[in-house]
Amino acid sequence: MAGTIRHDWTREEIAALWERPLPDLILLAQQAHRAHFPADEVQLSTLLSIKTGLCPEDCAYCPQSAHHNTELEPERVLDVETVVARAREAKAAGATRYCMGAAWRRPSDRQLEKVIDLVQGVRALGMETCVTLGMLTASQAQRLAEAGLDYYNHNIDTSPEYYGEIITTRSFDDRLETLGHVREAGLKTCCGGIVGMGEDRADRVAMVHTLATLPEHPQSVPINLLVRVPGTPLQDAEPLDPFELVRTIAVTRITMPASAVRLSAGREEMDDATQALCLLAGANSFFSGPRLLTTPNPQADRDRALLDRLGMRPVAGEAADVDAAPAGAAEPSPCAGRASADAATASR
Ligand code: SAM
Ligand code: DTB
Ligand code: SF4
Repeated sequence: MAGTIRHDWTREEIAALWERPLPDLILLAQQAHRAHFPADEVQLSTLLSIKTGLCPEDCAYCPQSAHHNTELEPERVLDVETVVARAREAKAAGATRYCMGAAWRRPSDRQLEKVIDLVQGVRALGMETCVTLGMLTASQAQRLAEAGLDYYNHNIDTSPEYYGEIITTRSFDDRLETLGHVREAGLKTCCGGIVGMGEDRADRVAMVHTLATLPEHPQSVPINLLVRVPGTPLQDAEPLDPFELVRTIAVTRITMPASAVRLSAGREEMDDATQALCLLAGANSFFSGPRLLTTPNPQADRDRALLDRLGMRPVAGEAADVDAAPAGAAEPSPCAGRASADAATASR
């Protein structure tokens, strides 16, 4: 049945979905989407880089790695006043979640306490919070949960088989270990990956399979299209066929029907029709605001115009989190309560 939450997907089943004619795939994705969410709403999150550059990891896609020669000005951890002021602007522009990223392999306990000050400052505005800080110990994840953090972002990026082509300074299993700590601490998980890094379809299948067979589906699944940054080893990666991105979104929606699927990095260079197809294929979240972490993102007026032309609208908090929507935000849709109940079952 459309929208059933399953954790026993096989790679073969996911590969077979991927091969379906696109109209069939879109229909299945729409059915899964509508079983859990109103189909006309998009959740908006805004990103901020709270510590930029000089990262010791060697992720081949990333402009912030100290191993690559990108034109990036490194920055120390931002102070709480700056971060809260930026979050307030994002809230005024319609974002319901504020996501803060740091270019660390893993934070020290002291660094973690600084981040907790930022999280608490942003929470006080009535926004949801998400941070992405690299690997965590079990007690650090616990500490973040106690401090009131909502989501932790930690992407698996690609398949287990292709991982070593992209990153050599940590392993796929390191990623899974931190994801376990995050889950066990009771934090919500934001976990997805990147397409367009020269991987093949089997790698994309394996990536989605890994996500869909985690003990709980990540509540939020970001699908990033590689932003090819000059100076990174992937600067000249072959551009991905946009329909392959659409298929990735559709299969993500079908296999993790109650999760928010975020069309993440890569929208700046994407035409409106491709973005619309991604929304038809089950994406229901965007990053809003003119910057991702270090690279450009579409301006708010372009996003607003796109949603208007499609008859869609920003939602007051992820449908799964309507109870946490800030006071005074737009009315939740009539389906939101149902989506909330279903999403709860996603996290067995
Ligand atoms: N250092 C932490 C980590 O790696 O988990 C947090 C920050 S890191 C920049 C967060 C995520 O951004 C990465 O996992 C990756 O999926 C995504 N990302 C980084 N550079 C990207 C790029 N050029 N294109 C698309 N996604 C990118
Ligand atoms: C995610 O999956 N994508 C975001 C967020 N989670 C942290 C980051 C995208 C970064 C794109 C490159 C940059 O702006 O530096
Ligand atoms: Fe560092 Fe994260 Fe960039 Fe990798 S993706 S180089 S860990 S900031």
